[in-house]
Amino acid sequence: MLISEYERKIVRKICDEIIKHDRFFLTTHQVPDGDGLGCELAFSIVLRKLGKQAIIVNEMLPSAIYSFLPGYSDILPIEKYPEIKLIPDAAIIFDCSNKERIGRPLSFIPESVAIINIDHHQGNTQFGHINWVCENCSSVGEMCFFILEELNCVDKEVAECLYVAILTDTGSFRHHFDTRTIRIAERLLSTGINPESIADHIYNSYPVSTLKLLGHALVSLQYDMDLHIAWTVLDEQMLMETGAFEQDAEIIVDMLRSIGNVDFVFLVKERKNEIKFSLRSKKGFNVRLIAEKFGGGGHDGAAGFSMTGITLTDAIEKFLRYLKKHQSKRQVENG
Ligand SMILES: [Mn+2]
Repeated sequence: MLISEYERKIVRKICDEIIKHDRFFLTTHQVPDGDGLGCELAFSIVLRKLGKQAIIVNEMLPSAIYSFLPGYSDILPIEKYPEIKLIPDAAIIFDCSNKERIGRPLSFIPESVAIINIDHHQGNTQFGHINWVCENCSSVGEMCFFILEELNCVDKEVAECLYVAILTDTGSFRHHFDTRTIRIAERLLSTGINPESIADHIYNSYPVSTLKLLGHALVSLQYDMDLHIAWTVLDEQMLMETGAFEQDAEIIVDMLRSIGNVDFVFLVKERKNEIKFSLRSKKGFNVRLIAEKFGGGGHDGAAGFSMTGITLTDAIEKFLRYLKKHQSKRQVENG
């Protein structure tokens, strides 16, 4: 398997650290996706097999589409965490470019704990005691494969979790992957996991509430021919009416990517006093550069930012004004 000298060393270092500790706290960014969740589950299976304790705590529960994954039911709602008397001696943070992205679980990580930061976002703040940031990697799942392989622990259950991480972060092998990603996927498949059934779970198992929310998103769909963008809006009422979860909005913005002849798509979501923008690029367009202008971040292909103290309509107006003003510059930056 293709692995650089640097990667070999950092993988070894992370494995040594894992062997040293006994009680692990595993977490990812606030709205867990297939990548963060797949890595958490893969590690929790492996750590338990190694006779260690592991606990997964996230700001929000992951979408139910992942409920077929091994260990999913062990994930603790954050409210229950204080009841568990596990004082961790190590924390592994997956897929987070900075500590703040973890949300509330961050407050459960004692100062003295060894933090292992495994991520593939640009601009990672290297907040861990050990940091492995691979911007070119398709997913953190791809990185975790090397660690768990080094520990000799990639069995069928672990492979299923890692495959889901890679599958979802590449949009079913449509973006941000290379030949190494495919080779790892091949290794994972060789354990006997079933890619058809996994795809069915992930892409054909949405709750009715998600599709109802998609209905709202499609009714509100806007398109600007000059700016080459499409966007839609989900307000709090729509989320409440449909009973959909906030996590579902991420699924919907990914679906918007299927619109043709646009540079990027975005979804604007209202949550309490915050207006959140999720951007998805098309044709290699870089949305991270735009998100950063508004204090956000992410990947070149998927990024986000939020605004506070502003109404939903004004926030969109402000963003569109910015896009119009910088349209020619945008074309230059993005080639
Ligand atoms: Mn990721």
